[in-house]
Amino acid sequence: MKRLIKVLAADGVNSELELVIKDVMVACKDIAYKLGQGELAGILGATEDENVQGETQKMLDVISNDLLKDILVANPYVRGVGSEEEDYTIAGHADGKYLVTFDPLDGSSNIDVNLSVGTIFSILEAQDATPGDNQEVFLQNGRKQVAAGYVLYGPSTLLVMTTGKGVNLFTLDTNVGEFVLTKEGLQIPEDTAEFAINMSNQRFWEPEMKQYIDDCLQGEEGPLGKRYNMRWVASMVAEVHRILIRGGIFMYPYDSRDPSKAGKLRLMYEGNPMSMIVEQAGGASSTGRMDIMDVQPDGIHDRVPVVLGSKNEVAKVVAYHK
Ligand code: P6P
Repeated sequence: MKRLIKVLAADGVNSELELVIKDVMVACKDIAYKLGQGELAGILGATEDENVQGETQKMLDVISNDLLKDILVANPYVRGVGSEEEDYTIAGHADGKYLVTFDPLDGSSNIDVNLSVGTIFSILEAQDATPGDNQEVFLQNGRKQVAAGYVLYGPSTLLVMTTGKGVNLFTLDTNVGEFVLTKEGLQIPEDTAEFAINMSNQRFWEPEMKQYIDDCLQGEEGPLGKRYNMRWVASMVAEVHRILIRGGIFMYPYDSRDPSKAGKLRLMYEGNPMSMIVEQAGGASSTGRMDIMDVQPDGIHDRVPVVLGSKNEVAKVVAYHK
């Protein structure tokens, strides 16, 4: 079986970017180990602190963030990093070319109940000499990403990533500590009858989203003419992985709980990387009104409404928003 480094080389990834990706993997392998230890290492549970998002930080949020931050800011090819868990972007090397944004442990509310969580990462190229502790250098739309991926810490530890030439799936072989290629060229089925959304927010959605979900729930007799199933794991990485494997549509739409926020999910380290992966696998990813990867960010923690997955189903949701 092909190891990750061989696949990256075959895809024409240059040695500098390869080393940046390799460092992300070193950190993720350590995160996987620590997650596996859980209570044995006494690292479950929450800290006393809140992150910039206003969310209480789990111990493993902080541990995962520090593992990724420390190894990447020391990488000579990294200009800077941006993290869900860091208020500001952090400088790496002034002459580094790459910018890495990440959600170090997405879905961390699932940790204490032993459900799947993941690391999401996105890699951009600095377009000028701006230092990495100035967020301006990160504020590029999702189409500028040179690589994107996630590591899903589940029954097995999986890496799904793209460098713009399709989406590959790797499985961590714990005997040798390497990610090995286990599925090449993932393709999302164009149609689906399975939606993922947090239904408890229904009264806060815009009318268009309410109408779409109402129509789904009417099943065969409704305007969409088919019976839908529903899933909600409360871990975006797990939802996206399910969609990559068997199709589906995942939505975290705008809701009026906090009208000042465009949505719950963050553009730079959730929306954009997942959108690159989904589009590279033949799916679609929209705010409901425009492609997520066309959104111009104003800040490293910008939020965005998310509708992604099987392209024909995403097209339906976009049509409801016309
Ligand atoms: P809710 C996890 O906190 C996350 O950012 C995504 O991984 C997940 O899809 C969503 O939030 C879950 O949100 O409102 O269901 O807890």
